[in-house]
Amino acid sequence: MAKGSIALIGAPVDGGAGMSGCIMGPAALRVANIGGALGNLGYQVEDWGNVTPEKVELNLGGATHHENEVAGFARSLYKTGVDAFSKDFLPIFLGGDHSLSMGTVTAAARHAAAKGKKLHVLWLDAHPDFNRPDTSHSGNMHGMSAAFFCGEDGFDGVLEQKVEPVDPRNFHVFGVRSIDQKEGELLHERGVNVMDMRHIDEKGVASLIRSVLEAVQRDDAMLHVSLDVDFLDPVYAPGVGTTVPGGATYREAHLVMEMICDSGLMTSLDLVELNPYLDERGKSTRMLVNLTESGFGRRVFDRPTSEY
Ligand code: NNH
Ligand code: MN
Ligand code: MN
Ligand code: MN
Repeated sequence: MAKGSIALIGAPVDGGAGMSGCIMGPAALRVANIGGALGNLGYQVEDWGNVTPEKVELNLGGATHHENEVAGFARSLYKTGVDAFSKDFLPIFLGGDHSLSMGTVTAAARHAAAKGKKLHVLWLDAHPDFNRPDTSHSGNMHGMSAAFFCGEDGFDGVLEQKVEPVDPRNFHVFGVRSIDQKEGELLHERGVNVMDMRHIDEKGVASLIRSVLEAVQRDDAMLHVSLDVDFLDPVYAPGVGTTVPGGATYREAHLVMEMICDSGLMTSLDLVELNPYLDERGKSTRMLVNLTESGFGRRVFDRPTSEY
């Protein structure tokens, strides 16, 4: 089977996180040869380089900070993302902090709408990132990206275009173990599919991920996957500013990516929050590259999925 084309799109946005260092994420992923790894799996890989942020003047108020940098990246990622989809590439966005999803998910949603399709988003993260500027304590915009693309208020002027909102019921948050008070209330009100760590412990990765993939399949929808390094337990991935204990294990995370790959449903991917300054001898960078390989077909043993 001929495999498709992948565009690597770097987004060294840094100001959405509370701590600096994600600016080095795209470079680290390239040093770890993410492109070569995908090429070895049979894909045509084009590296589109890093996007250049647009100049923006914006004040979202409250504690929110670095909105110009975040919005500047979001705008250029939106345009580059729409371009990649229209040329039939599967874009992999190399972050950069998680605020970059304000541009990448809205691009995917725009493309889905143009094709008359829905978009589902699978958020692999210790956090749901569902704060609005008025609910965020930190003011860090990496904690707001999902609220933005689900159409919450308070983000006027981030993008020039009107956002095609993701239906919050098609927003699937997996692996969470840190939710702010008001953020949690909002998740309930909007009907977001929150799969917290207890859920995963009780039901297991496979049955929960299967139900997400079945929902995407039923809707004949596009699927954007957003992988935050802090989804993983800090033992496996210390290279992130916001480690939270009790995260996904090496095996759980690989199973998620293998199941996503087998479904054939993923149409775009973010790799975010990698902070090489905090990493230990490239451990977290390699982990992200290995997980990406699992998401695109690397297997321990070649066996039909039905045999598992
Ligand atoms: N919820 C917190 C905030 O809004 C933490 C968000 N931090 C993240 N998200 N790393 O993935 O600041
Ligand atoms: Mn401000
Ligand atoms: Mn995040
Ligand atoms: Mn997180």
